[in-house]
Amino acid sequence: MNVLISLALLAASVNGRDIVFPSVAGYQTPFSMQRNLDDGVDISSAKFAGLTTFANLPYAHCLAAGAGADAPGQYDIAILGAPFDTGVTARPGARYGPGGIRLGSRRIVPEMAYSVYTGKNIFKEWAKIVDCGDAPLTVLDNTLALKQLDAAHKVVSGRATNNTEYSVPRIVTLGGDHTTTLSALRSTFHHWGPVSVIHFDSHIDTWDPKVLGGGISDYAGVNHGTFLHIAHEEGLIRNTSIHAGIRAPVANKHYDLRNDKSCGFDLITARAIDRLTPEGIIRRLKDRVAGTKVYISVDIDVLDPAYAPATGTAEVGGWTTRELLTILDGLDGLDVIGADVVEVAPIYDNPGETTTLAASEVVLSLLTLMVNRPVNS
Ligand SMILES: [Mn+2]
Repeated sequence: MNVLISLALLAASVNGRDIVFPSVAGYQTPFSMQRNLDDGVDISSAKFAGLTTFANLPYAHCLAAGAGADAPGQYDIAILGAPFDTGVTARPGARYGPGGIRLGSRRIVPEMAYSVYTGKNIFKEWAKIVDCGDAPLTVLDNTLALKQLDAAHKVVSGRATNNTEYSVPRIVTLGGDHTTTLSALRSTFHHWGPVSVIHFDSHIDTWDPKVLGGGISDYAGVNHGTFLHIAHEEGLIRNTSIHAGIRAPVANKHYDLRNDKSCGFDLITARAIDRLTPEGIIRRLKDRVAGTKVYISVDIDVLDPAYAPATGTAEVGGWTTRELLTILDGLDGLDVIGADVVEVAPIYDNPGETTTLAASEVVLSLLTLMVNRPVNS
C-alpha cells in the first residue's frame, strides 16, 4: 500500500469517528471552567477531568501560609491525607492510601449525591466541604513525620469556619497507617477535650508499647498497634471508648485484654454481628459513647479481605461492606468531631478497585454523620 492511500484511509477513518452526540448538560465542576464557548462546546464539567480530589470536591490549599491570594478560604469539614506507612507491622503501602481513596471516590459527584436511603444530599446542606490534599510527611523519620502531621492537623483545624454558627472545622483523615490517628486525636483533644473513640478494626491497637515494638526502642514503640495505648497515656481519649469488628489474636493470655480495658475500651467481636445483627451493634456503640464527643476511626481491615484485600494486616472472618455502612449510618445523631479511614494500601487491590471503592463510601458515611450533626466546641 502506498503512503497516499494509507493516509486517505486514515483520514476516512478519522471522519468515520466524528459522531455527533446530543448535548449533555454540565452536572458538576470542581474547578471554575468555561461554560459556553463561541462554538457552543460545553467544557464546564466532567466527572473524570481535572485533578483528583475526594468526591470531586474543591481543593483548598489549607496549609498555605498567611492570607491573600494563597489563603485557602473558609470551610467547615476538611479532607486531609496522611501518607505515612512506616509504623506498620506487616505489609507497607498505606502511604498511597489517600491517593487511592480519592481515585475510588471519582464516581461521587456532589451535584448528584442524593442518598436513596435518606433522600438527602449532604453536599447541599449547611457545610462547606473541601479536600486539603495531603500533609507533607517525611518517609525517613517517623518521629518527625508524626510531628509534621500534628502540625498539619493544627493548621487545618485552626482555620475559620465557613458557617459562622460553628467555630471549629472538623477533619476526616485519609490514612496512612493507623499510627496517623494519634495526630488526629491530639488535634481533637486541643479543640474538644477527651473524646470517646469508636474504633472499627480487626485488631485492638491498644498494645502496650512494652509488648509491641517498645522492646526494641522507644521509637519503635510508636506504631499502628500501640497508638491507642499512647492516646490513653496522653489523656486524649475517654474510658467510654469501644472497638468493633475485633477478631485478630492477642499476644498473651491475659495482659493485652486487661490492658485494653484500662485504656478505656469495651470490645465487640466480628462474629457478634451474627447474634446481635447490625441493629444490635449500633445500639451497643451508641450506648457506650452516649453523651460524649466521638471520634470514629475506621481501619479498613475491619472488613473481610473479600471486601478489602488492599490492606496491611488482613484478617479473615470480617464484616461485609454493606454491614459496615449500615452500622456507620446507624450512628447518626452522635457528636462526631473527627474521623478517619486508615490502612488502605492500594498496591494490594484488585482491578475492580474493591478496597478503594469501599473506603471512599466509608468516607462518605463519615461525612454524612458530620453534616447531619453539627457540633460546637
Ligand atoms: Mn488498626
